[in-house]
Amino acid sequence: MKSFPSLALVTIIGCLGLLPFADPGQSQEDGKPGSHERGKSAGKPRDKGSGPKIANPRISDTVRANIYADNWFQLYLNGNLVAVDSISFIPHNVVSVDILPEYPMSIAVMAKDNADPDTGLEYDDTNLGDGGFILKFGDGTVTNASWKAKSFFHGPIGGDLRNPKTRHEPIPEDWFEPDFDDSDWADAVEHSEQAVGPKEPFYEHDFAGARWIWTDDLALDNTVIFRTTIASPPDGSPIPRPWPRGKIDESNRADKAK
Ligand SMILES: [Ca+2]
Ligand SMILES: [Ca+2]
Repeated sequence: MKSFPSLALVTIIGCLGLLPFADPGQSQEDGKPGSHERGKSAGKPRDKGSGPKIANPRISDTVRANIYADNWFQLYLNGNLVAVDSISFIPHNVVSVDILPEYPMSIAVMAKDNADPDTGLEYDDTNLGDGGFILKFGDGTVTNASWKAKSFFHGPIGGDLRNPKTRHEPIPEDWFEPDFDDSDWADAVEHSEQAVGPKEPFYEHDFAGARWIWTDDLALDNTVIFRTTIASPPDGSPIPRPWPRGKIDESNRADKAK
């Protein structure tokens, strides 16, 4: 057999530890040093500065956020944009993302029913659509009537489909900031699941304990902003340590906008 000498040579070299086996210092998942080794000289030495050692959050420190809007939303936490509905209109969908909560946690949501700006109607001005919003975080945060709600786009006024008129109010540029003054806003109004009529994805995610909210008018209020502040984890979990968060992009902050 011609192959025997080659096989024997490989076996001998392997026994001598000369073959390039994987570095045992690397994790099995991605070949990168384990997170406990970050900052140490795993692999090639690299000068990363001599700053103080800080604890970093892990994925286990995040909670899941499930959000459903009829028809669209954007969500800010403590003034930072963290989620935008990926589908403007239909099909209705659940946005499910991991968030790193910090408390007090300011939550600001802009939700929009699909409605033509001039008529308040949808489907080429043939139909009067209705809205609805629901949210649940893994820390126990849920939507309910304790949230504030204000409509900025109403119509068709009086539900008049033959001669539809609308009413718009300018949206404050700092509506998502934690210190925005919503003290004169009305409380959100809870609506029944039957009234909102959520589609299938809603039932495939955890919204237990959360309530559907909007203003008092599901049909005619088309752009609604919701706000609340969560002082501590509603499920009783301890307040997490202040994790380093960094600053990726502040262009979405009203005070930084040009
Ligand atoms: Ca509507
Ligand atoms: Ca709708």
